[in-house]
Amino acid sequence: MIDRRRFLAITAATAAAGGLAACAKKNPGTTTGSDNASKPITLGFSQVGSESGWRAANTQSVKDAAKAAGINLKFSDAQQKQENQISAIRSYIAQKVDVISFSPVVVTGWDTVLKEAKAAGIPVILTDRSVETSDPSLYVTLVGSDFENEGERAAHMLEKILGGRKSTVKIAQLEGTTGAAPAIERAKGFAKIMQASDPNWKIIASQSGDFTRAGGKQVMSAFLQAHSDIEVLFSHNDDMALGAIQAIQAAGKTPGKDIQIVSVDGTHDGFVAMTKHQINGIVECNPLLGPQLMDAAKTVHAGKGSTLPRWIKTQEGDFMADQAAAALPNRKY
Ligand code: GZL
Repeated sequence: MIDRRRFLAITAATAAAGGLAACAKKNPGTTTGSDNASKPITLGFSQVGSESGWRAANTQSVKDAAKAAGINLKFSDAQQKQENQISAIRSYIAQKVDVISFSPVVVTGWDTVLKEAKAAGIPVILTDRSVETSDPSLYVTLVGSDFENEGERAAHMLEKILGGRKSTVKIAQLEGTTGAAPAIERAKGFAKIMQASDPNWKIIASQSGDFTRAGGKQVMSAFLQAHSDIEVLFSHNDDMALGAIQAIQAAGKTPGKDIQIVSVDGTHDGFVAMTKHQINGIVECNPLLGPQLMDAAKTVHAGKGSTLPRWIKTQEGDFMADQAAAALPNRKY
């Protein structure tokens, strides 16, 4: 993560860039902040895909919030392919949308297209996942979760589930999409706590299941064929955990008992699995980012992007299996 000195430098650069962007919006031929308020905003949004229950909830939140906000939404599904997202962003630039937003499928490879958006005077808001860039002015803000913190919370949740056990614990890890911010950072956060506090934990298998149920089932099956001694599964999302449950059962083992499972997201089906004690605990990752995105889009469109924080973090909790039944009726996704 960015240290404080670097963060302050970025913030200053962003504020200056935001000011420039605001000035650019006032150049002749473009509408000023006050004019912007008079017509509906057109927001071009590129979604990662439809790979998981989390993504479906996130998509619905964006669409519902745009409708509620009176924002004209242009939406595209990239089917988890970066080239499709880049094409969609270029299409939004050509259509001269007012604001562009997207959830980057992976962290790298965005500078070129984001520079094209900047040159076109179209501000960009990231949602859900972050990007690596050498130029902080290429996007105004990120609306999303702290994935490294989610990984740390998952490790602390496992400590609670294991109850201070000091003998060796053999762990399998189902990683998210290779190169995606949640995969990189959840693994980092989990490893940080493990290395600091849990020397008896050993990750004996770790591989990407691409955030899908099919991927989770396929990779967990391979893990089980190679390792008869897996005791814990840390899955970077519920969909892979649900696929892994099928593989564990097919191997004649009991999920949640023979292999204890900690997951991330908190989808409906993940909670149902917890009521069956097939998943022992879930670290919530809130997909309902739509309202915050629309508020940010309105602020940016009004030329006030420099007033936004660099990262608009979402609020989320942690749930153990014995809490799932009571919580399920109130879940919003
Ligand atoms: C996290 C999001 C991840 C979810 C997965 O914010 O990017 O992508 O954890 C989803 O379920 O596929």
